[in-house]
Amino acid sequence: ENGTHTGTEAGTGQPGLSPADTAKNAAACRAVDFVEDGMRVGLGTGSTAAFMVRRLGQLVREAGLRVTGVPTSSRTAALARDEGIHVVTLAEAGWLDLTIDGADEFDPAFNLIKGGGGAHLQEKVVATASDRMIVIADPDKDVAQLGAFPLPVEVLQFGWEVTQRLIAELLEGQDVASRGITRRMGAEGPFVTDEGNFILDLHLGRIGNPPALALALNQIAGVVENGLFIDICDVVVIGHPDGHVTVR
Ligand code: ABF
Repeated sequence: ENGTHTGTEAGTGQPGLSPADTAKNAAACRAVDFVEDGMRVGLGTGSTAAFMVRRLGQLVREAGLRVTGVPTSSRTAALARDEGIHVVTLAEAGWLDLTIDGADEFDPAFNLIKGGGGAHLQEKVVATASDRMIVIADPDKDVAQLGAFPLPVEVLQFGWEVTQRLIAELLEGQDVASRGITRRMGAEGPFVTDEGNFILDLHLGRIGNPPALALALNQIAGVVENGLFIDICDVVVIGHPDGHVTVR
């Protein structure tokens, strides 16, 4: 699908938003146009996805839209409930019609880097349990080749140092520009995910073969899930700072 659309024309423009937030909000509102009455919808995480959850909540409250939401993080679950969206677990939903989520990078094949927000494990489980995944993004995330954004890898706390060493050895054989690995930190020590794991950020610069790297990383026992989304995303909705939207 291709086309442009101005968020403000749909009555979703919000005066007072910064240009960056105008872009996120425009993409979010356009993506919510894909949601039909009665759908089961995966709710992504991050600042762009938060605009989407708020828009969905507005339609639930003001237009009587009936949706069932499956959040991809504790943060999104709390926001969705505040917005009055009916929230269930993935098990209760069984399968989803649509997932709408943000991304850190997307390439021309719609492969993604996700997990900058630390939620890519649940995000991938939810997205792959959906008929369709729509990514909402701003133009900065549109890249020719993935890898400038550090690739998040969720790892077990148990033996994480060994897992890090095994990842470093694996990277020796991969087509990447650089090979630094850092453990993600939070305000009070190591960042811990909703599933109780650590995140290692892989500073690769360029990922020559994303499908090969994604497969290889998940072969390491201590790796829970990497942030490469290969062949999962179907549509990308790009919001621009002037409020117009491109749908790819
Ligand atoms: C989620 O939030 C993540 O997978 C991604 O890391 C992040 C994007 O956040 P933002 O929309 O705030 O840039 O979608």
